[in-house]
Amino acid sequence: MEKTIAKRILRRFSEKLEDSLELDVAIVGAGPSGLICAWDLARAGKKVAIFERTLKPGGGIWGGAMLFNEIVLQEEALHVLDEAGIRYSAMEDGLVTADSVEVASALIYRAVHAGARIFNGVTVEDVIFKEDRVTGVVINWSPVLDEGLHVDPLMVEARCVLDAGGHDAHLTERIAKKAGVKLETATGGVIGEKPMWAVKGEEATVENSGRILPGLYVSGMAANGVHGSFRMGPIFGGMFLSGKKVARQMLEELG
Ligand code: 48F
Repeated sequence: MEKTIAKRILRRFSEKLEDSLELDVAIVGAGPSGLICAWDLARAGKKVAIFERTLKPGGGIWGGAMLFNEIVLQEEALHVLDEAGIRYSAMEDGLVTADSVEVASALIYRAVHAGARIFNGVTVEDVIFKEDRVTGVVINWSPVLDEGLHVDPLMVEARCVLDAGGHDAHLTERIAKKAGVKLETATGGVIGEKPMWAVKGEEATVENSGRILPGLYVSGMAANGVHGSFRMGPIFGGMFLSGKKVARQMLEELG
């Protein structure tokens, strides 16, 4: 019995990973923008996987604000809550609140159920970069990297890569530095996030979401980090709309 349990897990996981070695879209990070983008792409029939550093897809959703596990959303994003079947409070001053655990679990379920795969405990440590284009991601087990073990990674080819890795836009910064390329930003590099200004931050995250290099897109707080825009704290409508916007753009590119 024990041997059979182990065999079944090994076989099924290997099938999943092997089938994900050539993707339409590889997404770095399972925060709100990455999950919503994955959900839309999978619904459109694209082969998509999210690689999430932690064991816990959902990124910054779970903790609400200062561990008060409610998040705020504005009217423009309510259709996403409705589509996902997430409940929310009555509208007051143009804002609703939703239970962060319900939001995180619903978005994870929707993405996976639509056909996106989430590999948790896996960090994207680099990208494949050929002829001035990002053509995939380089992955390793997060504990291997945390322990500083000298273990070579595996590679996943993808027609598009999305950096949805959150605040510091580390991965995009690393790519620009290592590949010695200019990003499609005002300075040609990662500008770095500004302090809190909720309204401006929310507008900017949608505006900034998009292609930053051939083959590479940014969304969510990574987009604001790359373009040097404000943060917004526990209001999430911008993250939702950012994920939807990059999904639309990638669908156009992928055809
Ligand atoms: O930061 P995060 O939640 O992404 P987001 O879509 O949303 C931001 C909001 O949660 C919040 C906010 C309010 O609107 O400002 O902060 O921008 O989630 C990013 C996820 O990416 C993972 C990280 O563990 C987190 O779950 N991640 C980051 N770098 C990597 C990564 C990497 N190199 N490889 C894999 N996962």
